[in-house]
Amino acid sequence: MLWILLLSCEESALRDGRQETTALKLSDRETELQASDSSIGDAFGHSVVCVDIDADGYGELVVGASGVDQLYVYPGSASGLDTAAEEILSSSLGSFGGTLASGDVNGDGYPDLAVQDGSNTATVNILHGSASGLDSSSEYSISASDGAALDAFGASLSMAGDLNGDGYADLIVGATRADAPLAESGALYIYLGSSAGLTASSEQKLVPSDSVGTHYFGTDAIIVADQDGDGLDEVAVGAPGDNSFTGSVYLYFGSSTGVSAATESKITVSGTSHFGSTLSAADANGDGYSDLLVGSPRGPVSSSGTGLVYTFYGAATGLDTLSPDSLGEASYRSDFGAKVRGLGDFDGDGYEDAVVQELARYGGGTSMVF
Ligand SMILES: [Ca+2]
Ligand SMILES: [Ca+2]
Ligand SMILES: [Ca+2]
Ligand SMILES: [Ca+2]
Repeated sequence: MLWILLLSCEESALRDGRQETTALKLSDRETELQASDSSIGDAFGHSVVCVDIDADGYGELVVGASGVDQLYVYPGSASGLDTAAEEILSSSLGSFGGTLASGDVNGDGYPDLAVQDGSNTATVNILHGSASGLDSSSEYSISASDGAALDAFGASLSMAGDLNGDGYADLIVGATRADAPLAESGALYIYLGSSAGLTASSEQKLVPSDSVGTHYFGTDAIIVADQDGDGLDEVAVGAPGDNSFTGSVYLYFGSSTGVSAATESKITVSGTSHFGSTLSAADANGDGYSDLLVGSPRGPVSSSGTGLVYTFYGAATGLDTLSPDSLGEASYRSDFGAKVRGLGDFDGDGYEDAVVQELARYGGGTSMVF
């Protein structure tokens, strides 16, 4: 069971019920949020996004509980989150709400929501935002045109950017276990926004150019703010299975047609393990350029997998892929970096802070704020 500490929606962090969150300075505004009908096994809090769905200036907290196929929405207000106005959406396909993403795909000024749905042949459900919150009548599904059962379509979702520069947010979907060109090589699907929302006909499929085996390409994938100054956002895709689970991250630049496969570049770090399991973008050093955070929850190999998170810094010349900073955790097999999310500036020092979550292979997980 996961609990959520709430300062405001923007300052939320995860922890489970058994371990303390460290380093996060809690104020008297702290509350613990639990679903009104929650029980163990719900996976409440497995996915969380903060998004101002009704564009009133206060962020809503959307919490997935994929163990029971439910999604909870808590509206923001001047006095904080309104936990009494909890809205529950549900599905019967399995793993509903396992992953979430937000972005304005129809350009009407209200952020829209993408929700993974289905545990076997998965789809991604889209709900458009409106002045009265999520518009359930707008719901539609996106699925891979060549998808197969157990592709894990929707294992990662990102909608926080515009890849082709038309003003509409676009969606990228990881299908970690897609088998083309090779078994478990993984794939990334791209769908472009429009005035009518995401269009299935705009589907683009991306696979790693050097796919020679199990890559799990798309385990995590994010849209990253423009790096090369052409105004089009970029894509980073984790492939933790690459090179016998050393792992790698692939970068692609946005283009007028979506994502340019020809611009592929690859980040690797020697001596690591499962590098690219999780990704996040944040301006960690406050220089105005978006930086890339990459989790390597079982690296470095030399320390029996205590876990590391690498920060690659953006610059006027693009992302510096050669000299990252790294952040580690000492305990044996703690899987530090199993989840990484840049969440905003908690302590007001002008630098964005990140929440790093350990998902312990033994016992409960915990989260830390940096
Ligand atoms: Ca709002
Ligand atoms: Ca919208
Ligand atoms: Ca677009
Ligand atoms: Ca660009």
